[in-house]
Amino acid sequence: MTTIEFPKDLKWGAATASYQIEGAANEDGRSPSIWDTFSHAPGNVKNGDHGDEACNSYHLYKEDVQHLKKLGVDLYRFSIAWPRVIPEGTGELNPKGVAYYHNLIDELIENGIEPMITLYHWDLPQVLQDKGGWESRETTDAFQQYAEAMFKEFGEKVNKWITINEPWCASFLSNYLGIHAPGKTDLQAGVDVAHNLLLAHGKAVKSFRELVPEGEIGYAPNATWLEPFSPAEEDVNAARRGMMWQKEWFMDPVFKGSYPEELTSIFENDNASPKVEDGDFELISQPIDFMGINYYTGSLARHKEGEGLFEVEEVPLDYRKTDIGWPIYADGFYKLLTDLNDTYGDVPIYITENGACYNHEVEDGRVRDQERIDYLKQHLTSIHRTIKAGVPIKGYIVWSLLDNFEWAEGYEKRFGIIHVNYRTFERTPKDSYYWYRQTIQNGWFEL
Ligand code: JJW
Repeated sequence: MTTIEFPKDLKWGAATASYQIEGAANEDGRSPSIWDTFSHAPGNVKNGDHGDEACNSYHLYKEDVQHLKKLGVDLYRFSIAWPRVIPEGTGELNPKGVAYYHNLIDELIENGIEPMITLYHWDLPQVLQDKGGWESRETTDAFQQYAEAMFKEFGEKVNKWITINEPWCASFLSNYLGIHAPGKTDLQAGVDVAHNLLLAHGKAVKSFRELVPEGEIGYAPNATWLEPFSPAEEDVNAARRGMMWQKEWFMDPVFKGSYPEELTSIFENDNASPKVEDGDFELISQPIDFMGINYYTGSLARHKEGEGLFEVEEVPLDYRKTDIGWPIYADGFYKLLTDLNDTYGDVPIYITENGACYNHEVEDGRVRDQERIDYLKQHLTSIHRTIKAGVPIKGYIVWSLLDNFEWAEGYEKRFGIIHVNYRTFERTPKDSYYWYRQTIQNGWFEL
């Protein structure tokens, strides 16, 4: 037996996001988001699923907070639905939407759980999409106004904030690969959205310093790890190009104030380039308090002529996969985090998401998800090693507290440590919930 023991001051948490759990899509003045539109259009989401009811957390949040309390987490990471608090996208606040988040925050604090708020977890008000959405620079001003309103409203109660979740998904996956809302397939649109998301981040950080001077703010980019399939130079370079798309494209601007040139020229070969205006990089590269990292999967990668923009092909070999088909590659977690630390220095890091999709059901009142426990053990072992290597990891936040609406995959794909019955909204903590609770309580686990 090996004991994996964590520093006493490591924060433990669980995460969700508004569109994935709240439901109540048409209640109390919430307006549609791009995900309402996208999921209700045929063919975009598996089984025609949508977030109209989701986990009904809008009504069941007190029960969810009790599950968090029993779990013993320090942090709960959730997101605010912009169309719930500012239904017109800009302007008037919706008092009922704002009240919901006050109630949730108060409930968390009364139960000893620290809130961590994500401002943008993909549910852009549809009214703003109708005016160009994130392709338009005006949306960055709308976001700044929204962020300022939230800082004023909740800044006295909430210390930890995240501007943008997974900007790669919200830009390229959504506007170039067409898989997420709004479902476009235009590289220039992907590049424009990526730039405007970064700019929106920078503008919000600027406002945050004035409005919540004692608080901490960061963002939560996602990255996989691509390990070169062979030491051949062309494979090493291909893996590096693949990584740059998710990693350097979203981190160089924030930590170095520029885009990586190699990728800029690849985009230019496809007639796409970012519309950078004077002062943009000054805004984008303002110091932040932490980097959030969302990590799920990794793979081997090699050079393949003609394969996509970057001529890189993933070679997952026979790595085991989770039920969403993503290879399990816990070593990549260590490699990613140490690489980030080498590249960008000692920026404090929160693991803002890590977790596994397994679709176990309830049997005799129990959910025996040993595979999820194994996944968490492997990834927490990588985190432990990363901490020992001197990387400042401040917290670990599991995705997700609840099974929920997994975007284009719908409800079929379950990431929760708590099972949700989507007919009754009944919650059943899984074996992984009890394992995580014990690990948090002990500060260690046996491998
Ligand atoms: C990539 C699939 C084709 C969420 C992707 C699809 C096909 C080239 C999980 N993180 O639900 C990435 N999630 O809301 C945020 N992260 O491409 C939280 N990334 O590619 C979780 C999906 C994702 C993806 C899904």
